[in-house]
Amino acid sequence: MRRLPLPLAALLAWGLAPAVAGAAEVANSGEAPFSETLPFVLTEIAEMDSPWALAFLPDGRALVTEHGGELFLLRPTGEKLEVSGVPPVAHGGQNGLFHVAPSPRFAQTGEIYFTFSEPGEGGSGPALARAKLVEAEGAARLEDLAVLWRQEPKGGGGHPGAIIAFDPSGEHLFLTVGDRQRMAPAQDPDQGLGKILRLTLDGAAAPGNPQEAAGGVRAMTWTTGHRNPYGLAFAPDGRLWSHEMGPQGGDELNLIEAGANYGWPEVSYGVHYGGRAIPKPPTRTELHEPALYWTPVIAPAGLTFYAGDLFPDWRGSALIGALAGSGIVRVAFDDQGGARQVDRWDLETRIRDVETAPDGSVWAIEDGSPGRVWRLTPAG
Ligand SMILES: [Ca+2]
Repeated sequence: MRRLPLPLAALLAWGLAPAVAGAAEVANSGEAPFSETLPFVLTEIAEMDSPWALAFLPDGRALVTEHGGELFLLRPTGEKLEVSGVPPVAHGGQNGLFHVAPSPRFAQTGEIYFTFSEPGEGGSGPALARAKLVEAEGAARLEDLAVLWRQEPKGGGGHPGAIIAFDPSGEHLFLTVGDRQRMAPAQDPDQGLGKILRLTLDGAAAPGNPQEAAGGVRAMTWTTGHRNPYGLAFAPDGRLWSHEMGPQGGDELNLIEAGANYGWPEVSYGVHYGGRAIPKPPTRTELHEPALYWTPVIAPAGLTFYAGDLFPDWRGSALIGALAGSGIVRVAFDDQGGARQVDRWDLETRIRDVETAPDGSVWAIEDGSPGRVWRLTPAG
């Protein structure tokens, strides 16, 4: 695979070019060229109706959500089994059925977690649910459904976030919550918008949170100031990373650290739609800088850290789906917390989610109605 020259901004960020006076440069990866060759081949597993997110069970099957409100078990052979018992979902625009993840205790309990747009008074709001996945006589259903967290009050708007990640201990559930296109509430500590929450597996505020004693939204909050995070995952070294969609420009990859404020809508490397300026992150040093940003945007969706055997060169790096960027991006990391985009593969289609399968292949969701689930395996 050909290694492309890094753009100047990346060289600056990595200290390979003379430093610029003032704050350290953060690398803009948005103008990096596409990689010239694909190191993988794509095999279509299944065609689906607006597939949104996928997560693997230990047996190699994937749970796949469709945005309209259906949940499926999908085998690598393409065989689909619908899972009944998904609650009513408010579907429209960016809202619908979102993310899904097996419990860290799945082997013992059979429980899964998922997020969806819950209809209610005033509109809808993202909600987190847990249920038991029960299979019998060739059918699958959810039982003992419980909604563990819901955004209140409900209302309009997209930007749900709604991505789930479990920490390596399996004791805590992290949940992204977008700003619902309302912006300012992302900085309001008493509103569950524009936050990453850290919860117990039962959906309560987790012990040890930065504002544990404050109660309410504050007690659940891990980080503040997010716009629309569609990616959240732990790296093999235990660090937590998230990416989020910027406005016009300014998509971000962020190292998530307890109590930090990631700045939206106070600062951004992008501008508001139509061009109205937003102060740049270095103007507010108390706000957390992204590790990378993308201008123009790639519209990141889905995040997985690769630790498999089929692509040894990728171990320890992150794969990110790109809706606008039309493919998959690979980001590598250094020991100091630095990140750099090392590959950007143009698949000429919108990628909604990306996950590592137990066999080391990578599955990717092509956005659309119909959309597709693809399997990536090494080329040649
Ligand atoms: Ca930010």
